[in-house]
Amino acid sequence: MVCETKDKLEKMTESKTALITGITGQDGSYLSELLLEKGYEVHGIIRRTSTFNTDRIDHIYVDPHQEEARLFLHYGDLTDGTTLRRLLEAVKPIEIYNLGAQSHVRVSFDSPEYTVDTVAMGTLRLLEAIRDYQHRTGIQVRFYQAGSSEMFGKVQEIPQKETTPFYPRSPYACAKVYAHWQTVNYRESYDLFACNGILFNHESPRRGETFVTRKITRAISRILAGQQKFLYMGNLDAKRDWGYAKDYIEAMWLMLQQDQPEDYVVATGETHSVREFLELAFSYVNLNWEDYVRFDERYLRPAEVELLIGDPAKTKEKLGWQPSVNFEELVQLMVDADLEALGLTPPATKNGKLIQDNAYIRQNVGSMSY
Ligand code: NDP
Ligand code: GDR
Repeated sequence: MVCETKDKLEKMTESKTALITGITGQDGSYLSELLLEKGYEVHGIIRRTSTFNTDRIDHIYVDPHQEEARLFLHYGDLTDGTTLRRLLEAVKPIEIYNLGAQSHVRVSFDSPEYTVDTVAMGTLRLLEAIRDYQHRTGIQVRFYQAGSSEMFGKVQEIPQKETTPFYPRSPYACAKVYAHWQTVNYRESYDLFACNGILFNHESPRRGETFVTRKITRAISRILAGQQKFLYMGNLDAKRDWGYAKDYIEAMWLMLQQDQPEDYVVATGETHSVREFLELAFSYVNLNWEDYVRFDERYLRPAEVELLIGDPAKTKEKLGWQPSVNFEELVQLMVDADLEALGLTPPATKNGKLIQDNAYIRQNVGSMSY
């Protein structure tokens, strides 16, 4: 990025307020860190749960009674439009990042109504609240919608880009397509600065434990610690374009700093199968994956997305964005982090390449794992 643009962006971020739905998730936690680093006041919507759900952001939380506090949490839910409206009035955000979702594809087949209520209707509720708020106050709000490569679903074109037709294959993906088009519709109808990021799979040590990458890296550490014997998996032939979450968060922010609101594909441009992920992750700790992995049909989906590979050309050109971590590095940094969390020595410590990710890594989660 040229210096002039950088100066301009830095000026624009002075005393900005952002509101994030899904702040307790993988992406919400990295995005909060990024925005705080840039001087934003950050407000996040959290759900009331019977156990704490703020593990991923505890390290950046400061008691709001302290003068230096710039991260504030509010109870709310995407299924509750009244609260969303009230929060907009109270927080007065300039940027809103809609990351909240029931984001597990397999679970969306079990709970389709809830998934659609949160992902599709939740986005509509937020857009309606923004539309009224903007109309009433005259304050221009910038809106980011967390779109997904799952919207491409059944292969229509390779690689997939902004113009590739959608063919969603799950209740989750159908809901994301709805949210995508409502975001376009509000941009065109009400002059809302609204962007869809169409993000391909992105992972990290903070990834939820039931997504395939983290399920694998966490299992490896537990196998080495003698806490688990086998790893039960579904379809190993599925191919995904996997990147590093921290890189992808940067693209979200950049989208909202442009002169015009547009939609962008964020991906690495490489694809790998689940089997390749297994091979690489197990061999990194000198294990043979075939000795540990077993098949369980309950991890199959009624309809599968076989192949995803994104074309990030527009994002690279217009946003100056580049992924900084390749597939092998991603696998290794996730294995390293899970080993460290169990008190085992990660291979990267020996070769001096350990990437520190100050995530709180939960190990004692239940066995209900997709
Ligand atoms: P996570 O599943 O880690 O986080 C989801 C977040 O949404 C959590 O904070 C969760 O809260 C919150 N949430 C769930 N239901 C509701 C609700 N009804 N109302 C308000 N908040 C809710 O997802 P990621 O961080 O991985 O992804 C962020 C967004 O990006 C999601 O919308 C996801 O669908 C989308 N996406 C993700 C990709 C990826 O590879 N990670 C790729 C493309 C899109 P709680 O902690 O209480 O459960
Ligand atoms: P995905 O991610 O469905 O792509 O959605 P996930 O990691 O769940 O699955 C990737 C692929 O791995 C196959 N698979 C398994 N998946 C899980 N979870 N558990 C298993 O045991 C298993 N065995 C094989 C799956 O069938 C699939 O093909 C993620 C989510 O973050 C979405 O919210 C996001 O929109 C997309 O990425 C882009």
